Amino acid sequence: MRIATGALAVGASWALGVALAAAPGTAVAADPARTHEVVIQGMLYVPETLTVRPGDVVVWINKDPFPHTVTASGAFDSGPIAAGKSWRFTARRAGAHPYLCALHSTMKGTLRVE
Ligand SMILES: [Cu+2]
Repeated sequence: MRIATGALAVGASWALGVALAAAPGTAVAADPARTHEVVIQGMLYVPETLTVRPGDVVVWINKDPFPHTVTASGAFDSGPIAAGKSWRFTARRAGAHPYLCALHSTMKGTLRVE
């Protein structure tokens, strides 16, 4: 029984080692920069919280019939996005960036870069 358990442990750590060694190459191949969409509709950002990787592009699309902004103090600011227009931003700085609409203070969202 001890021998079997020991063999299992060796097998498990070997598998873990293989998985860790393979991870960096796999991440590069399977994870190129992506483009994400946040729809602004009905005075809401959908999704409200979005998680992306550094280098990813986020596009906010305003589907309301009036302007909104995407404003994260010190991090990014779209300025007014007219009805039917969009604004794109390439995420660079890691962290959680809460943002709001400078025109409608009830509208809040968070962009997480990690
Ligand atoms: Cu707004």
